[in-house]
Amino acid sequence: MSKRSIAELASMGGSPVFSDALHVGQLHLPEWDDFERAFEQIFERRYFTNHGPLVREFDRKFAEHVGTKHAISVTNGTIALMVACKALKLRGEVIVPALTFPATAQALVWAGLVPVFCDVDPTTHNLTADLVEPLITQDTTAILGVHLWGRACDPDGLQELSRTHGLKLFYDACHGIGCTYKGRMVGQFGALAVFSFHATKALSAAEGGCLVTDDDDLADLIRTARNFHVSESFADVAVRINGKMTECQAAMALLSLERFPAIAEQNRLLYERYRERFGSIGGLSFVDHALGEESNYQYCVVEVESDELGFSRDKLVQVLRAENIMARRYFRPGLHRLEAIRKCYPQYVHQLPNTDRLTSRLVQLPLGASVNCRQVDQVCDLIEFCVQNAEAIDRNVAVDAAGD
Ligand code: T4K
Repeated sequence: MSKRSIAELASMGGSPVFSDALHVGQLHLPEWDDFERAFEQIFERRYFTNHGPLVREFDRKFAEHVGTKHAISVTNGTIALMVACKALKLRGEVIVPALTFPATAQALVWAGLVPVFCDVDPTTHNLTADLVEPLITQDTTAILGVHLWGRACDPDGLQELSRTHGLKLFYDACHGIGCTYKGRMVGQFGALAVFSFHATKALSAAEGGCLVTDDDDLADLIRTARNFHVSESFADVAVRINGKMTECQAAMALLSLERFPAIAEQNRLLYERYRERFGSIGGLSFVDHALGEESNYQYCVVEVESDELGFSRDKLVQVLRAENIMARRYFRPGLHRLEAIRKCYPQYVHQLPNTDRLTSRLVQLPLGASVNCRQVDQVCDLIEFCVQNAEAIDRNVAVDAAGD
């Protein structure tokens, strides 16, 4: 139902445009019959975890998909990052962007490392070699790049920089399934890359993660670190953890991998529709993170220019959520401003202007299994209505949207 007056907005007491919530997360599920068959087989085999046949099959197929020699599955993306730090034998400082999901830096802290927060490029939202270089000290041992929204994080520049300074380079590719840089899968860059198969991702095991690498020795270190079991030791690692993927997760991951081309295509249609519509809405610019490369198109990211729009990003989010459009403000605040981080590392608070600017301007709109093109049009119609009634929105909408 389209709105004819501002009084009809759900935030003003009207009925919401959608009766069910539209989510930002992907939430693509396998067909029920396929799911049932896969789980029946697990029960028949009575083998549930500890490197079972489905995990081994998934590792083989995922390595093929990314184009690396090894893929080693784990419980989730956060554990994958923690295992990466131990397998790479890092110590001291690791340079990391502040514009990312908190898990990226939390994993470093869990591994006993010192995160050094770096600003990001205002256009790509990623680290660049130029931004990283001034932060390198004699305590730096690695750079952890994030392929935010699936867009490659300066692989050429960071590779050269890490080589020059003798640093390890590894990547958080949790957004990067199926994404390429100059035609190569993003998982192929750095010493290793880490993926997430959370339910909100384009490839879902409900929870899940994976490390990929071409380095045989590093693969042995990863396999050792992700398993507490002493009898399965391939290499010398100081600390180990139970990070194994279960057969149930692997069954979901395999079904999702099979459907991945269809999932990416479904996402692409929604992404293109948003892109088309935002071409003509003043005050909002569509962030085309897929430009010229393969992508999973899992995020619709929009940058809000409040002065031009006539009301704030947070008021827009408030209006959308009341209509059951569960827009998000990833990744707000920047990690350097999170309470727990700020207490330990207060020096970054005024040092990351691009991150601060982006965290006050970005919005993610619903995209994934729960959304169709007609609903994208309804979301965009509503935003257009808000733009046409900007002054009234600014005057009447109070912001109380908590979280991100
Ligand atoms: N590095 C990066 C760059 C990451 O983005 C992430 C995770 C990681 C590392 C760590 O990977 P994991 O350890 O998670 O594998 C969500 C996801 O939980 C998280 O995996 C993801 N990034 C992040 C970007 O998004 P939240 O806290 O925003 O999730 P939540 O629960 O608010 O869900 C998002 C929306 O989806 C909500 O509108 C609710 C809806 N939803 C969610 C789930 C789980 C459903 O409708 N059904 C569901 O089952 O973090």
